[in-house]
Amino acid sequence: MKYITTIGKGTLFRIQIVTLLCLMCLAGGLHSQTAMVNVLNRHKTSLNGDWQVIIDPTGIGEWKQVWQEKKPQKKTDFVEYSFDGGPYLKVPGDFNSQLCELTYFEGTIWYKKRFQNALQVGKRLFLYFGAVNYMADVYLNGEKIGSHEGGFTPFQFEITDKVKPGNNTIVVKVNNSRQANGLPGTGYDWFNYGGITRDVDLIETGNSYIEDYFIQLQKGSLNQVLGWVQLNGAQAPQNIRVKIPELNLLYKTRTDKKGRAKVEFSSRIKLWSPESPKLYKVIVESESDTLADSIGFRSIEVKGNKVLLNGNPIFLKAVNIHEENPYKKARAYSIEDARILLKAAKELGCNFVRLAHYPHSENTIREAEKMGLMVWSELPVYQHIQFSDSVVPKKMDRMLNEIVRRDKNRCGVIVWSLSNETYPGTPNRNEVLINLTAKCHALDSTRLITHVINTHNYKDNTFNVWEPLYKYSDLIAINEYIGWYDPWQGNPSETRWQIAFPDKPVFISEFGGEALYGNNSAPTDEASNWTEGYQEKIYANQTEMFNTIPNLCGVCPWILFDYRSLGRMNQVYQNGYNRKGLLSEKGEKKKAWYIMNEFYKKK
Ligand code: GCB
Repeated sequence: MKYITTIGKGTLFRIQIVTLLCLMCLAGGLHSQTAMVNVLNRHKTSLNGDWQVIIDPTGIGEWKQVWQEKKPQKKTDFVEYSFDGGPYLKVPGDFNSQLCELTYFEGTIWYKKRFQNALQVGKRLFLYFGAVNYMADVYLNGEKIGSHEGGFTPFQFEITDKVKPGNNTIVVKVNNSRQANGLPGTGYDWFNYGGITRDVDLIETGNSYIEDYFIQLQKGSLNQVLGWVQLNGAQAPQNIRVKIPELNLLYKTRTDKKGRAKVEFSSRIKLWSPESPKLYKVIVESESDTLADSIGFRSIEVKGNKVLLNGNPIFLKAVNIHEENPYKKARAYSIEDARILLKAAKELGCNFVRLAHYPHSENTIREAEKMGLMVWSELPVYQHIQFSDSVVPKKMDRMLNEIVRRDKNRCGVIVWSLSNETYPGTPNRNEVLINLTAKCHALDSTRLITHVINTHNYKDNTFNVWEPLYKYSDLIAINEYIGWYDPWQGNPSETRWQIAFPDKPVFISEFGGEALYGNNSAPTDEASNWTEGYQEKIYANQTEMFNTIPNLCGVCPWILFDYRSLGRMNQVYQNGYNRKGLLSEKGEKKKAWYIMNEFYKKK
């Protein structure tokens, strides 16, 4: 705010007017559209690469209207901004890891990219962003086309009527400042990588195109597909064909007046599983569009106190993963990044990954599916969320919609996790999360839905798990850090459990403790030494305790790799890293890794 006090009343008035106009624009609904699905396989031109940027720590670019790219008109004119002469940043990619002056930056960066347009009559053009963290205001040729909030989900704008033949310019104002009423809020234990962190594409379609489809097994069935296809822009009902060449399957259906067609067929499908992650080429055709995808089919359900994959009980051997490439100290986004993280999970012995605490990139989800890893996908409804701010539930709905839309055809995704460690006393919390659960069921009733809770009581070697929100959760997902944040209250193998919902499967979604790799010389019986031995003991005790948990369906250590988190300020041992990794940020295996690996081998 400093610049406001130094630039005089007239300027202050102009800033207020601009702010008011901006608010009016937002109220007028200049929002992005929810993105079409399966962007990977569409007719598109990538806008990835070098983008020019202006670093704007005070936010003054808003007042200067940077997006207008003004140039001096006469000899006495000058313009106090310019993309020319400034740095370039790579898109996709976070900005913090690209320039050292941006390492800890949380604020505004203006991005600019030119593109050539040669759109033919009868075609439509969309500008697609895989993700921008956190706020994006998007301008095309000096005109605002809309905004998007939320750092981990895709969005798009139709620009058919806005592009010019030839040269066009996109300017994006990216702001990664923490928002009190944001998702997540202001406090979280991971690095706030800002920027245009995922792909940007221009997608070309015909007048009517296949916008979305849902092609998965009906809940509980092993051979019956139940879903739909949704067209956009269809003037009249159209014939739709769904083909799976490998199954010799050709299914014909027809859209209704709203462009929607029901899909319902059965076939002798080879089911997807971690042991055999079979994906089929599925082709969806309308009268004017064709789209291919790789789709797997599996059934996931909770029956009594068990999780069943394809009708058989399964133990979920999981690990928590943040979307960070440890070697690059950067936000992970590419297929190569995904493989680094997922291969490490496979090597540990996992069949399941909890992608914490926000939706990871589509590359990760698709790679996991190919590698036979089941996926837990989570919304950043994390700890201190302002449930009583009326805009917050709307943001949740929107984000849920965006992520379910993007990933609902990925059979690897078996869990939608709607919240992590929110607190029972927070006003409106239960009401909002119960509503969100109902909305998730309405969007997709085929997967498990869960809330992760850490507010149990642990006393006299007894866990009392009482949270009423578990009523709305398919899994009793528990984060517990016994041996680290809470000392053991007795012999781990004699732990007792009182669980308010005794008929549901229990999943330990987090446990662990910190250790600095290679720190082996200090006494291992004191937490404050951050030794591998102390962490190893936590894991040995935890794996013993797991035998005492009724209905245990899986466990998930926190976390695979040490990862950056600025709240971790012990400069001897942490140095800006959460050190609960089973692997160091260089990929070195800590002693606890071997305990977990053995445990998974025996499961
Ligand atoms: C938790 C949180 C996770 C933290 C972790 C920790 O309970 O869910 O986001 O990073 O503990 O290391 O404290």
